This record gives sequence, C-alpha cells and structure tokens, in this order.
Amino acid sequence: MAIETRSLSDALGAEILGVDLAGPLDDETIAEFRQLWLQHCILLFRNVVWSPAQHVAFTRRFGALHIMPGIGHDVPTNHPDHPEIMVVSNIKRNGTPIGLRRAGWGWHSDGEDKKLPNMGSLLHALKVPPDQGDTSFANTYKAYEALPQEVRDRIDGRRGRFSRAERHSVNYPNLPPLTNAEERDRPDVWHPITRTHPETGRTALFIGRWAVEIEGIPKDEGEPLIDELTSHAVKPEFTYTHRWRAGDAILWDNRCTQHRAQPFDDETYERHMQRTTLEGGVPYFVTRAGEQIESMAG
Ligand SMILES: O=C(O)CCC(=O)C(=O)O
Ligand SMILES: [Fe+2]
Repeated sequence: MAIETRSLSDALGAEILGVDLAGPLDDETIAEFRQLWLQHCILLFRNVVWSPAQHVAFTRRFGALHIMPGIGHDVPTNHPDHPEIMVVSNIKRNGTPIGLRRAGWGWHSDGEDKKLPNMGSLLHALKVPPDQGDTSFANTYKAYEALPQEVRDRIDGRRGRFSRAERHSVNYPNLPPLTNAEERDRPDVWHPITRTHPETGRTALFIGRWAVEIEGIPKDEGEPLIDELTSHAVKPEFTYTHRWRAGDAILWDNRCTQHRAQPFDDETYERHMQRTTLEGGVPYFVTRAGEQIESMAG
C-alpha cells in the first residue's frame, strides 16, 4: 500500500494522510513510515487520539525507548505512570507543575549533549494556545550541503565539545542550576559536528546550543565558528515552523534535524505536550577515505 503524503515545506517534512495511529498497524505500514521518515526527516500525523500506553507502544515500533533523566531537581519531567513519556507543559495542578516548562526554547536536537544522543522523538500535542506555541524544525542535511566547500573541508570529521555543565544555566535560565550529582551524570562529550546518518549515509551538520569548543581550533576562532555554524543551520530556507492543533503528533529524526519551541505567552495560555524518545547510537562521521570518526568522552 502506498501511503499518501503531503509536503509540509520545501525544507523538510511530510504529513501522513489517511492513517489512524490508534488503529492496528501492520509491519509493512511501519516500514513505510520509516522510509518516509528517513526521506522527509519529520512526519506529521493529525487527529491522533490515543492513551499514553498507545503512544509508547507506537513509538517502540521504531526502536528502543529512552527514559529522560530529570533536569533541574524538583521539576517533574516524566509522566507519573509512564516514565517513557516526557511531559512538556506549563500547567500546574494544585500549584505543582506537571511537566517541564519552557523545554527546548532554543535550537537543539534531543540529547545532543549526551554520549548517546536520541535517535528520534515523537511529540503529541494535547493542549495548545491559539495562534502561538509553534515548533520550528531545521533540515541539517540541507544546512551541511549548503556550506561552502572550504568550510566543509575545515570541519569535516572534527568533533565539538558539548557541555551541559557549561551551558545549562544559559539554555535553561528558568531552572535551578545543576546539582553536583546532576553534573556528574552529564559529563561533557565530543561529537563529530558533521555526522553520517547511519541509515541514509548522508551527512548532516550536528552542532547546536550545547557546543562550546571545536577540536583543534583555538577558542578565539572556534567560538565565532560555532556561532556561524549554529546560525547557518537554522536559516529560513532549511526550516519549517509548525502551528500545532490538538491531536497533532510529529515524529522527528534528531540525526538530521534541529528543532526549537517558539517562545509563547506562557503566563496566559496553557500548552501541554507529551513526548516519547527513541534511543540512539554513537554518532560518527565517515571520511572520504572510509575512516570512521566517532564521539568520545569529554
Ligand atoms: O515543546 C516543543 O515544541 C518542543 C520541546 C522540545 O524541545 C522537545 O520536546 O524535544
Ligand atoms: Fe527537544
């Protein structure tokens, strides 16, 4: 069966038409979803009505699930009955937050500061504000391919140091600083900033808001280069911004995209999203000579 799709933008993304995710789905359909996902980098499903258990079960068909560690002690991150579901929400119940507020209000790919960045994520919108609370996505294959050859030659296979410890309070100014134990749990990691996608073989730019240093490049050159690459990666021609409707679910591939939640008036409006997360492998880059350059500990 050929699944019908609609393109979301010139940059990336396809909407899947005519499939009810709450119904039974055979392996052939899942395999088709995967091919479409690899091709379009993000897939949108509309009118998804399912329980947390169904959300988890559907995601599992794409791979093993990652359970998000808490960040910022005392802030609940995961669903109380389904730890595989991270709750992104500004809603409070009896004065207590039920999820992580202001998650991802800056460009990133999920888990890029971890040793094993997350392969993919599936975000389901349950409650969204009118006319705001969008999420933007960037196609980092396109960003890489658009770089001038001399920049590619300079950065191909180089690793960047991604540091939760150095960037936590910059990226999450609303959260308490990391405790010593949290800092120990999130050591720095060096990832290749040009990354070979393990399924498509294409190269994507892999650099975002946790990167603080590039291997072999002095700090005074490295920092402006990081700024240049991170802003290049999310130029309008590589991006698509999604205006959510309740019931939308987007499955994105963290190996070839970045995303950011667009800041919204979260004092006035409620926004409630639930996310499952797919476990990833060790990032690597394959050079023209066939050498494989992998991430390494910080
Ligand atoms: O709330 C959003 O739009 C995205 C938040 C985020 O970065 C994530 O769920 O991975
Ligand atoms: Fe995210």
